[in-house]
Amino acid sequence: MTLVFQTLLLSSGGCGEGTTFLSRKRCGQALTGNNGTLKSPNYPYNYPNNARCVWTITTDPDTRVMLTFSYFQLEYGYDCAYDFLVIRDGSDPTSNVLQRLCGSSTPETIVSTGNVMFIEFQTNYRRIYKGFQAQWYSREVCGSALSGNNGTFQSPNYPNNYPNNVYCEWTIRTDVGTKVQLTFSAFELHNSYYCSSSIDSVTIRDGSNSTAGLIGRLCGSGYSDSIVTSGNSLYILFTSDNSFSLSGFQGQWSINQGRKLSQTNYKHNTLLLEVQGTIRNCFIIENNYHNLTFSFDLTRM
Ligand SMILES: [Ca+2]
Repeated sequence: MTLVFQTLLLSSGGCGEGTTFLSRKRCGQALTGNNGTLKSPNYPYNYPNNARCVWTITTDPDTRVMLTFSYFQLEYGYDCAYDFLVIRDGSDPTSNVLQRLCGSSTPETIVSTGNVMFIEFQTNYRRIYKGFQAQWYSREVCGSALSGNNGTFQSPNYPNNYPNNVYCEWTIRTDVGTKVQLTFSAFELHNSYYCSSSIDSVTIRDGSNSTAGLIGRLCGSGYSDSIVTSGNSLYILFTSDNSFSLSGFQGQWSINQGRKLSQTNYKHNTLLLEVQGTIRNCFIIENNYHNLTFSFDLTRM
């Protein structure tokens, strides 16, 4: 008799006499479209031992896949070595890992850089939990990289209503040693009690990309206070969900002039300030072997 396993674990390295096999429960599927739901096997009941599920999500070209968890509880292990969920940025098991997840804290929303996401759920031989439930969405890409002394950016279609299902990223970069100041001249998004990046919201980060420190996440309307970065870059993300839109926003950015220190301020490790004042904060912008570049917050005299 010949036994054929679709997926299996070998108890030892070989395949000779005396090798024992463990069949794995197969699950998962190839998903396409604009949105859907992913669940661990048996959810909301406990997942089985020795499971391996693989999903691929493919959305339209020029979109990204966004994955948001509504429930998450797996066995916890160091390096997620026991039961785990791996999210990859592409179509196969060798694509870059976006997240490797286990334990019981609900993950942040995960977004691919392209239109395909590869998801693998694997469990070991003992300890089972309820698993996970997640929603996935297609998000249209928009936004741009901005640099210079000042400028504006706005939600798509502004001042008309923004489209549903967008994912717009702007990065703003000014000269080294300066800061970016941002003010919204208009701000009108669908309000929500939970202001998250899976609904209509603007996320602002203190740096050049999506992993930089969070300054704030805005939903609803009426933001007029200026935001000033600690360095010379600012990251803004605007997302909209699949229902209800308003006029959106217009942002104005500029160099924060009062706090600029130019290269001519440096002389043999002595700082000669163009403006006189009291130092409130000090940030190290660059730390090379020969040069240390600082940025100061000044209260002008
Ligand atoms: Ca387990």
